[in-house]
Amino acid sequence: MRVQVAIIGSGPAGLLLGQLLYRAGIDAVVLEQRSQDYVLSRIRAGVLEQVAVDLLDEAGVGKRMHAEGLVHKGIELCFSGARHRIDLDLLTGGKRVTVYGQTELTRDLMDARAAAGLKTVYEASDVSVHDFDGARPRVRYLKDGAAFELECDFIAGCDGFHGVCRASVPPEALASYEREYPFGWLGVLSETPPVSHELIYSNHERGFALCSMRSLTRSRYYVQCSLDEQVDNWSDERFWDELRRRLDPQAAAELVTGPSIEKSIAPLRSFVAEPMRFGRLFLAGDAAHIVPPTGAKGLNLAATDVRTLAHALVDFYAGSSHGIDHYSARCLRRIWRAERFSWWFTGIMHRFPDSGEFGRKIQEAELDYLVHSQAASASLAENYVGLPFED
Ligand code: RFL
Ligand code: PHB
Repeated sequence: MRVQVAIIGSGPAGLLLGQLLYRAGIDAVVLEQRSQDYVLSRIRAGVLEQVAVDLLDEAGVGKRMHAEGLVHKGIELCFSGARHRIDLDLLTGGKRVTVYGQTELTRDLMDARAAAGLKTVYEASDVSVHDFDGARPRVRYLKDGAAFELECDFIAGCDGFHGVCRASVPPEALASYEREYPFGWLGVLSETPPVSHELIYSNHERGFALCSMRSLTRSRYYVQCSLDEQVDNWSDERFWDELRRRLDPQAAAELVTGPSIEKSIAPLRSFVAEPMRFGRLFLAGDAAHIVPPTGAKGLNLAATDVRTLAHALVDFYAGSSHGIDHYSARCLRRIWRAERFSWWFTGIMHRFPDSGEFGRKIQEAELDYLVHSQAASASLAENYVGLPFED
């Protein structure tokens, strides 16, 4: 079979790219190693920057997000037992973020793909990518025990951090930069009203905590935990007790608890692979970079990568290779800024086992400065809502 673009991975990056290409008249097939239900069961991101919201509109899938998403004009930082509001709207001249779950966004993209009759192969195993250094790349895979081959013009590696695409690039052609953090996040989803109408990021001596949400009746909470922690050791009661202890007295008193719907642990990592293009193979989203979730940037970066890639491919089919030639450099500039922000925000909000008393005092001073200086608050706000997109 022949197709213009073979997309590996049906996460937000792959599905959004497929939708943008479809609207531009470019045909693409999506190959996904997991089942559709499995992809939809992964609970991940929750915060969309305006640039991601605009992109979903451009892709024609924004209707439910606008109806059900929650527009937030601020976030709260909690430390030393008190909460401080960062007015995103005021500090950025009217910019906001939209709280809308990655699961919902993925479902909207899957529905749009199905409605347009576009091909997605779920449970494709042994996916392998070939000849992307030449003009005729190929992708091989197995489905229900039968072998298939796709011939294509381009391969889009949207297959996440553990995918096959980045791993297929000769190691000498790739530079990677990485930082692992000495803790993870234990997350709980529950059918309970959020403790506050805005997100609360809390730095507490017992560790970081985050109060987020998916809707007015569904909450998402996280607590910093050690890397060797096991989910099974965390009963719902233990989780709620720990979360309560890391919040200010008012939030602790108002927290509504209930049975968890999902509970999982994610390690925190910063990672960038450069470049993001090898001949006719392009990496996008988590396949090329990872940020710790503190800054809520992962999904947003995946969205801006595929925006750049979709526009570059449209330009290519219109006769210009300028976009594909500059894809990597364009993306990496935005990525490194988001890496910096996510690393910095992680650093000031978490407890590090080896920072010592001096480190702790510096962290306190930084948080104090952050919420009392207009310049420092504005810097946090402009990064949180997303830096302007430069084409
Ligand atoms: P994904 O979502 O990992 O999708 C990759 C897909 O590729 C498939 N795949 C393969 N398919 C075929 N063959 C192979 N060999 C394959 N190998 C893998 C996988 O099954 C999968 O379906 O990557 P993508 O599309 O780049 O999207 C990235 C985002 O998912 C990720 O950046 C965010 O979830 C990160 N993130 C957050 N981002 C935000 O912007 N805002 C947030 O609030 C936010 N919160 C979070 C997060 C990530 C978290 N975790 C669990 C890491 C909170 C958490 C806890
Ligand atoms: C989430 O709702 O899952 C979420 C929100 C903000 C973050 C990270 C995760 O910074």
